[in-house]
Amino acid sequence: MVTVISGGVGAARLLQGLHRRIATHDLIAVVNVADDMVLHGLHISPDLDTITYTLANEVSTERGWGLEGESWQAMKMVGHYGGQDWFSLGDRDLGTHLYRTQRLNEGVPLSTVTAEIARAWGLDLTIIPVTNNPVRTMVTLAEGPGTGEEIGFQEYFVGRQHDIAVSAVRFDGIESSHPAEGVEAALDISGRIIIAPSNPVVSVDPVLAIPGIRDHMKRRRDRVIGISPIIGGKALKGPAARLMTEMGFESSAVGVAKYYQDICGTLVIDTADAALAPAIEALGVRCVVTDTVMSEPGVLDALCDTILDL
Ligand code: FO1
Repeated sequence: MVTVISGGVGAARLLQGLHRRIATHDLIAVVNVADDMVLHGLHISPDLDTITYTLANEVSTERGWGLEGESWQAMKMVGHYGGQDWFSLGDRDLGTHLYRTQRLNEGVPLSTVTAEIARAWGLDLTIIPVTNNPVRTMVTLAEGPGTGEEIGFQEYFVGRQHDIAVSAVRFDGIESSHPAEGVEAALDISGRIIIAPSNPVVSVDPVLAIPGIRDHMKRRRDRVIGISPIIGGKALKGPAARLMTEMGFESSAVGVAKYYQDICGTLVIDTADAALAPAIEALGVRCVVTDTVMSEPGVLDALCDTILDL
């Protein structure tokens, strides 16, 4: 069994490769839900949906989120009224949020709704939210007129295009949250636990910070394999590098090794960072150097083979 600690786009790509190799009842994606947001009265779960849509081969390849073949009639109407059209919800995507919200209102936990949605797309791997409790990533602005103000993750990521300095990241609701049914068991019995190349600060940390998760991963540290999302000091997509720096970590593969040091026994880094391997090994983290830019053809398959051969 392989459990993948998952954020959004980077995790979805890796899961596509693993899905081709592992009998899908043995593949579990434990997914971040702190990006979730209630907007227009609808519960939106971006990381769960990105993974589901990607594995169903329905994700918009141009955006990496949302669905292919989208129209935007509903959002146009919202805009027509001067409503909140800053967060683009396609007409097909809206159906997912309508269904999810209705089921949650019927008292069904998010993990159950997520399984229903995955099954409707014909997926048979387990996609599970790390918690069914409401946890929300909040960031504190460190520049501009809003300095010191705390805003929600999507307002930071989409509203401000994550183009603004941040002084703190907080996971609201984390103290009273607990892992969803099956998450801790998956961590305890998986032969491998993979930390996907997602943003360590706002995609992986909100999963690790759920009470109990870190303890389980510490105990299985020798089975935990991380993939650095930082290559040559940069993230392939999104604000991971700048957030690492803003949180006081080096935005490098060494910084990622330090970030995960207590729970991750092996870190896979890109060939571009081969020179950093000794510094990573000096931290007591085994370092594997290989191609990790999954957008290159063949790299994803080779990366999955490397990980599964470890
Ligand atoms: N990302 C954007 O940059 N702009 C958007 O308008 C946007 C809308 C959106 C709607 C549904 C959804 O599932 C994801 C969406 N995303 C959008 C991506 C979202 O911000 C994710 O949280 C990020 O990809 C980080 O995981």
